[in-house]
Amino acid sequence: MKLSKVDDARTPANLHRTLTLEMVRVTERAAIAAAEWRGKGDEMAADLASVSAMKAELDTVGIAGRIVIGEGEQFECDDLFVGQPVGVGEGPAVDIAVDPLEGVTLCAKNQPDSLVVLAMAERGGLLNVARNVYMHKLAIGAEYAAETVSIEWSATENVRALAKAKGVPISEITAIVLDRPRHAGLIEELRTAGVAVKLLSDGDIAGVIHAVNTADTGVDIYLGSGGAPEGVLAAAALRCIGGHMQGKLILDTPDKRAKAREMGITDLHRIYSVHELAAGDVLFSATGITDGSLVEGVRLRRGSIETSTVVMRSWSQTTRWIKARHAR
Ligand code: VTB
Ligand code: MG
Ligand code: MG
Repeated sequence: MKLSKVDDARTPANLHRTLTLEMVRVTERAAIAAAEWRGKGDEMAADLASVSAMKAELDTVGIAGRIVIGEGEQFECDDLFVGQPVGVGEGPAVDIAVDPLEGVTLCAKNQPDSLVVLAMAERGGLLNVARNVYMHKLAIGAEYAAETVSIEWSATENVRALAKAKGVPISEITAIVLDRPRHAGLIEELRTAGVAVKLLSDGDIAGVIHAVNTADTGVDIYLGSGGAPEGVLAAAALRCIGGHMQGKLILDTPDKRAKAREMGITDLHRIYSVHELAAGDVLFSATGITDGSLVEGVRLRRGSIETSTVVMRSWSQTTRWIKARHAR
């Protein structure tokens, strides 16, 4: 363990470490609000509850924050829209990406793995992408060279290269893929190559994190497409825990291309690395709503509420699991 890292006289952190706990409070409060809607079949109500709790808590934090990835455009939603200022308005200028209810369907059905997710970066650190844009994603652990795989190769070429680098037969490779009709061909190709496919019904932020935590999860690679906002949020986590990811925006309509240009993207075919999706100092916090593979869900007890959060900081490469008890 490189303990010296925290003590040495390198560049001071641009995001103060006390912000870590502040972000935990934000995702905790949103998860508690969403938990009331677990299993009620009302995705919209669950999402709104999380959004307004998140906004209220963010506004108590001493930052001049700005939402860069949120619920939608200003005219589409009341809160956490792109460009909305958050925080008390004084303090460090930071950009914030949120998914107040990652896996909203899972929450509405009271199934595992719904989360509240937030990433904070220095101003300009997070790639700005619209809520309705998808991204091709590929992720592997830090134990490999980044060039071991490529988003431009076929799935077969990637798993072959990964198996070779790992020194195992392809039959010992596990890929994680979102279970969607659009991935039918990909899943078939992987199975034909002999790969074990772990299907995700939702929630590919956790999926990407699992793919880089191979020792704990047995998952070797993430492949396929999912939300672009979720791609940026996953990259923020990878900045803190290590691992490689490549992302390519799917700008398949004139509207999406025009919007992307407006949001500052000049090369529409660019392949982004982890550092290009989330640059500079980054914090990442996720609190469980329902029980999940990353964190436990909210526990409503007689006199108290318990939450489980994983919070990470890129500067120190720290990951903390924070279990909190709140008075009801
Ligand atoms: C993706 C994925 C998310 O929803 O956005 C998915 O990145 C939606 O996929 O993690 P489809 O539109 O194809 O159904 C999640 O699974 C949950 O927000
Ligand atoms: Mg959402
Ligand atoms: Mg989501």
